[in-house]
Amino acid sequence: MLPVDSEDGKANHWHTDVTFVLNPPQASTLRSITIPPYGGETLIANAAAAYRDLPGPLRDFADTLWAVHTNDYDYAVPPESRNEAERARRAVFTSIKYETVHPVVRVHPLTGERGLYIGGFAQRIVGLASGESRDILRLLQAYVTRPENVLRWRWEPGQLVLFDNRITQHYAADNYDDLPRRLHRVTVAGDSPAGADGKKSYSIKGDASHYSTVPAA
Ligand SMILES: O=C(O)CCC(=O)C(=O)O
Ligand SMILES: [Fe+2]
Repeated sequence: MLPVDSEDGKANHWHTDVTFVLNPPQASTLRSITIPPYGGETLIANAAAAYRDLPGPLRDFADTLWAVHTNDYDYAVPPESRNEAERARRAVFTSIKYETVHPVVRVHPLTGERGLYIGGFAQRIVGLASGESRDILRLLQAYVTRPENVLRWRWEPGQLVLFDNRITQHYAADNYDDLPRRLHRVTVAGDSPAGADGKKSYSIKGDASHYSTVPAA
């Protein structure tokens, strides 16, 4: 269980949990402990609906792409404005640097549904320069975050929300000033993704063998 406390930072960026490892969690749960009187919603986006929304030629293009996911980039606070506590947390978070290649279009292992599998840890498209990668990722990500594809959960204390991490992204709205907010997060072990052509994700850097794996059925 991981405490998610506003004092330690806010996840106000679109992401799918822990996608920088070879076997990212299949699901995450969030349980509300302390909720501010206003704001602090969690937004959850449907990445399968995003894929279906793509025009045909873009969908075919996305099917062929693979992306490098890494925990080693400045997604939380820009380096120059980090305070001591943030620097310490980041040192722990990046003590092992991971780079893992996942399909941009992931086939859901239970339903066969296709979804865009990108989110904040996806930093580069294999075979493209970083500028080209950014443009392509921004284009695809815009479909994920369309209002039509986003649920906005207004918390009350004592609730538990579960989402399928294989086919969603989420974002914690930072709209409650400096009020306290605390959730508990649990992630559930998952398998490594497979793309539209059946090929599996592979690791470039970082041993993730201490992340729980799913026992073979
Ligand atoms: O605070 C939230 O609503 C979400 C937190 C989150 O995304 C995370 O801890 O991974
Ligand atoms: Fe998250």
